[in-house]
Amino acid sequence: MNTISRRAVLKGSVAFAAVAFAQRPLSVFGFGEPEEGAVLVLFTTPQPKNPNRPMLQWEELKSWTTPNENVYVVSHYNTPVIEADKWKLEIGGFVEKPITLTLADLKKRTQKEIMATLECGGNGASNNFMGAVANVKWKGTPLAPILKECGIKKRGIEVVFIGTDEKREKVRDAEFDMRFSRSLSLTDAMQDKIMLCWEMNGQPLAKEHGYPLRLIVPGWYGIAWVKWLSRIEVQDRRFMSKYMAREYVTIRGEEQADGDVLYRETSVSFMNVKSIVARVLKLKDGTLRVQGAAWSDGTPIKSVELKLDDGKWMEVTLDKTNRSEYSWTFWSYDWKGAGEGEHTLVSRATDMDDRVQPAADEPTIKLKKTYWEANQQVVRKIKL
Ligand SMILES: Nc1nc2c(c(=O)[nH]1)N[C@H]1C(S)=C(S)[C@@H](COP(=O)(O)O)O[C@H]1N2
Ligand SMILES: [Mo]
Repeated sequence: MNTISRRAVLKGSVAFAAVAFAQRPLSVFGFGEPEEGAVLVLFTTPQPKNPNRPMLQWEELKSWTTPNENVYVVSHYNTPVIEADKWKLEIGGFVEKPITLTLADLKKRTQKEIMATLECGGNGASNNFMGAVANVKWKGTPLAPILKECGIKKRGIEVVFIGTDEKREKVRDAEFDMRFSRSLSLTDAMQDKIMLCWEMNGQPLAKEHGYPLRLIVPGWYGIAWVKWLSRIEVQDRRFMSKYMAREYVTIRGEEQADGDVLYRETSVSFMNVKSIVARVLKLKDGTLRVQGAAWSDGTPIKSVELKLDDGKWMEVTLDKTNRSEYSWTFWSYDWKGAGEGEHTLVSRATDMDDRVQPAADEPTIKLKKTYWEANQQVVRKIKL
């Protein structure tokens, strides 16, 4: 077993967590029993760490809110550098009164904060890409009142969010300069949770996270949370951009009664139910404390179960202290009497709509032919 000694603290990055335990007698997960004197039991296949790319390092998780420096970045085009006082947001298309808003105009409106988990649609697709998720406090103003003031015309059915970043894209035989854009149906766009945000965790958005303004779509995968917003356009027809209809799409097969497989192609949208064993701590008395997180699309988590080796699924304790509708829920389980040798740990979340996180060998995952929406159970191994 790998434990963290004082000496290791000086050397390793994982040891960082041990310092936090020593200084903070309370559970670093913010609930449950104290973890004083606990040491980290490393996974046999640790999550790789890339110093040039911020990501959530599950074993180092210290707080329910993810600090800004640990929030992953996914930008498909360039990273525009925008001067806020020259920047404007245009709202147009099928509206009675098109308007242009400055950042100051937006800040004069009703301000709201929302805790929400942001996850890339590709998170979990491989062991190298499992930290593209973060729980952040967003500040901004709700979108719906602005759209209402503009007055949606009768024909308006779709709201398109256009970024500032652009790239030359090939569509059929020709190339076009395209700005990153995604849409929501008018019904989705009008939900209270949809916000135009300028702050994350009390700081102005960093340039890589969309400064000065981005869209927040709690419960949906990151692809919908358009950064560097420049224009919002109401359309009278469905919108089909690269990131709506050609790139972030899921092709999933469903076996029919006659044995045929029917493939369906959908756009990556709201999140699937998911959980992960974040880390294992060895407490002073030898108990293994297994900690993790679970999240869904805003549907509350009903239960998380844990399977140790070939055992039965057992319910874990969910953190009830700091729940927000659109944030992950932390959980914990104390394993007593684990013997020497290799052990596997796997968790499975179920939400209040009875959506169950599938195993990797179940048809919903096996017949998923594209990269995105990889919410399969994650098997983690330790050696004692
Ligand atoms: N304008 C713009 N918005 C964007 C993207 C982008 O490339 N351009 N990437 C999207 C994707 S795929 C994700 S996962 C999230 C990531 O947000 P973050 O970089 O702030 O973590 O932003 C989304 N919004
Ligand atoms: Mo993404």
